[in-house]
Amino acid sequence: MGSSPFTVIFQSSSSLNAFASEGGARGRLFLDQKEAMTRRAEVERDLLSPNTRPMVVPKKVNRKRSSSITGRGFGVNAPTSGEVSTLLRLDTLKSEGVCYVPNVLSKTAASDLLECVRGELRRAYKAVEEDPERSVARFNVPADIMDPLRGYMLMPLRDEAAVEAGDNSGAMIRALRECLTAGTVLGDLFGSDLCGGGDAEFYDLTALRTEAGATRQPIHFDTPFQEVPGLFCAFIAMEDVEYSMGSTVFLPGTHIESSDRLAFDSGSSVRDSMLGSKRSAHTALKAGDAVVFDMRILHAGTANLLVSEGGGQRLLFILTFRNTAAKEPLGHKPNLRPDYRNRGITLGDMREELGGTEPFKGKARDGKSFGDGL
Ligand SMILES: O=C(O)CCC(=O)C(=O)O
Repeated sequence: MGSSPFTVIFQSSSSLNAFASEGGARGRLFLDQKEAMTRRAEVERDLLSPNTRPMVVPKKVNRKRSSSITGRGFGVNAPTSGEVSTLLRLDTLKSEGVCYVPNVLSKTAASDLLECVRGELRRAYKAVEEDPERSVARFNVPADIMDPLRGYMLMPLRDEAAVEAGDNSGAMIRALRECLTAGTVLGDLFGSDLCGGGDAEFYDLTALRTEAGATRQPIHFDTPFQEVPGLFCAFIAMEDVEYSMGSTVFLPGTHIESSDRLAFDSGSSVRDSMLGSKRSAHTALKAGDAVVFDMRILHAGTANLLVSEGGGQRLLFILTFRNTAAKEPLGHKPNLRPDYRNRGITLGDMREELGGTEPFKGKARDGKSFGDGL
């Protein structure tokens, strides 16, 4: 990533420290909170570490339960291997709350998307450098409390480089086609009954960024427990991600009201004894692989180590869809550019666009242009 005055201001915790001590009250509060969270996260790391393993691709399908998840059996025809794999993944998502899904993007699409995300990041930094007020629309956070080492960049449906070049199938469109079209690995998960089928609502389109030196997060959930799962998210790797660059650690089975989840929610010493004995799995994603999870599950981002220890910029592409059958508060606002939010754009709408020759160039069902979301 090329540096910009914005990255110079925010390039390290110590510069944020200096910024905070120059009178930014919100910045100081942010730092205090961050320090407390890091201390807690380190306690949790030590509790979890004896029982943490790299996440693996699921191997066994419970056919009876899978049929009930998708609302259909295998029918008279033998299932294709693609169908079996989808059922296995749905089964795993339902029982564990998380599933390693390899090859959701081809290697070429993954590396093109990485270049595209880096380009978008440069443009977003420049925009905020010119006008800090733009930070919320670009990064979902005001400039004065932006974490230099960890954050989200909100992405456009058509990347800016492709728009400028008049290219109707730029890197972002190609990636969305590979991820969302019916019959693709990820498309069949988002399009399943578990997530609300074609009516699943477009909810996050973002890139997660951590830099060398980013500390570990405390264990958390993104959406509180409710019977019907409301949000399903895919973290997609655009290059191989070494553990030293950070990973996501998940506590399988904690998306439902299990004894482990109840222990966590009690918030007392019971929580720590649960963490001390709980089996957890951390991601070790290769380029094009994804981890898909029910956002009720307990999880955390692990530390991105110093460069001298193998740390380095980690960028993940993120897609989330909402099952509109979940009616309770989600506690997680859409991680979307402002003008893409609350428009009821569905997976079905996106598939229709992606099946055409000029995706997202025209108007959505609400009569407004898809546009760049800003
Ligand atoms: O860094 C990660 O892998 C996890 C990020 C995360 O869980 C969050 O930002 O809520």
